[in-house]
Amino acid sequence: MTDIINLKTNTYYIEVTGSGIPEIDGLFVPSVAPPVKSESGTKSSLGYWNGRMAWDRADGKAARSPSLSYSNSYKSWRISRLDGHLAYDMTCDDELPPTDREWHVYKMGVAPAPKIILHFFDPRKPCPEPNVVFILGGPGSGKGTMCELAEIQLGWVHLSAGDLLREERKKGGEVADSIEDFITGGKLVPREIIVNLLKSAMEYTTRTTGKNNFLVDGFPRSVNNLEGWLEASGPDAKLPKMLYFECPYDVLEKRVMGRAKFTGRSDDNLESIKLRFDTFKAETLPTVELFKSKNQCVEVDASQERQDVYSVFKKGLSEHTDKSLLEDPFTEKAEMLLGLRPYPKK
Ligand code: UP5
Ligand code: MG
Repeated sequence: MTDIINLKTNTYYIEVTGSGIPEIDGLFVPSVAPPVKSESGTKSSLGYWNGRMAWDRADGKAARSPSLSYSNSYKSWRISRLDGHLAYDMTCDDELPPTDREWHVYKMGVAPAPKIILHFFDPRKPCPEPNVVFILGGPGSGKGTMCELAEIQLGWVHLSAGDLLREERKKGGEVADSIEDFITGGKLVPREIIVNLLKSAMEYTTRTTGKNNFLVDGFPRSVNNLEGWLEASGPDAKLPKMLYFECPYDVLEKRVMGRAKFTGRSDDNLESIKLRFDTFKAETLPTVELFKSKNQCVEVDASQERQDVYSVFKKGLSEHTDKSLLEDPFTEKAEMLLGLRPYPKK
C-alpha cells in the first residue's frame, strides 16, 4: 500500500483539448476530494487517488471526484464526463497520465481521443521568469555544439533560433517560403517571427517540464532583434547575459564546410557562408558591442579545442547551473560532441 503520509503535494495541472466533448475539454486541477477508501481498498488523500495523483475539473461541475484518476482494479488512467461516466482510458502503469500516447475512447467518449498536456504550474497564472543567456558568434563558431553539451550535462534548455526557424519552414505555407528566402540569402528574418517562436518555446518548456534555464543560441542577431525581444519581455525586463563566441573567418569556413557533408543545410555552402558572415559583421557585431558596453558580455575564444571552449562556457553558465550536475561524468553523446569518442558509423 502506498505510504500516503510521504506523498509529494500534487502541484500539476492538466489541460485536455480536442475531445470533441465540451465538458471534457478544459483544465483539471489537483483534486480536493476528501480522503476515502477507493474501490481497490487503497486509502486516498488530498490530491491523490489509489496512491497516484488525481485531478478535478477546474469548474467543479463533475459528478465524480476526482474526475481524472488512476484505477488500480483496471490498471488504467481514466477521464470521466460531467455525469461521472468514463469517456477515455489508458491502460498503463505510468505514474502520471501519459501525454505521449493516444488514449482509448471508452463507452461514453467520442473519437478522436483528446490531447493531454501536463503543466508544472497553473496555466491561468503567469509563467515564472526564465533565466536566459544569449549565445552569439559567427556561422560555425560552435554555438550549437556547446549549447547541446550544456543541455546534456548541465540541465540547460537549448533553443537554437536557426533550428526553430528551420522547423517552422518545414511546416509549409507563406511564412515558411519567406523564411527559406531569408535563410538561404544569409539575411535576417523579421523579428516578430523569431521573437514569437522563442517566447512560446520557452513558456511551453517551463510549463511542461518545469525547466527554467535557457540558452538562446543565435539570437539577438541585430539591435532591431534585441529591441523586439525587450518589447515582448515587458518594461521591467533585464538585459540578459551574453556569451560571445569569437572565431576567425578561415576557421568558421573550414568548420561549416566540414559539417556540410552531414547536415544538408541549404545555407552550408561557400556562397551562403560568405553572405552569413557579412550579415554577422554588419548586423550582429554591433549587438555584441552593445552588450559589451553594458558589461553583459563574456567573450569566449571559440577557435580553441572543444574541451577548452567547453570549460570557459561552463564557467559562464555557473550562476544558474544546478550545482549537483557539475561533477557528473560525461555521457556518450557529450563525449562525441567534445571529440573524445567517434560518432557511430551509419
Ligand atoms: N565545431 C564546433 N566547435 C568546435 C571546436 N571548438 N573545434 C573544432 N570544431 C568545432 O559547429 C560547426 C561545426 O564545427 C560542427 O561540425 C562542429 O562539430 C564543429 P556548430 O556548433 O554547428 O556551430 P554554430 O555556431 O551553431 O553554427 P551555425 O551554422 O548553426 O551558426 P549560424 O549562426 O550561421 O546558424 P543559425 O542556425 O543560428 O542561423 C541560420 C540562419 O537563420 C541565419 O543565417 C539567418 O538567416 C536565420 N536567423 C535569423 O534570421 N534570425 C535569428 O534570430 C536566427 C537565425
Ligand atoms: Mg547552430
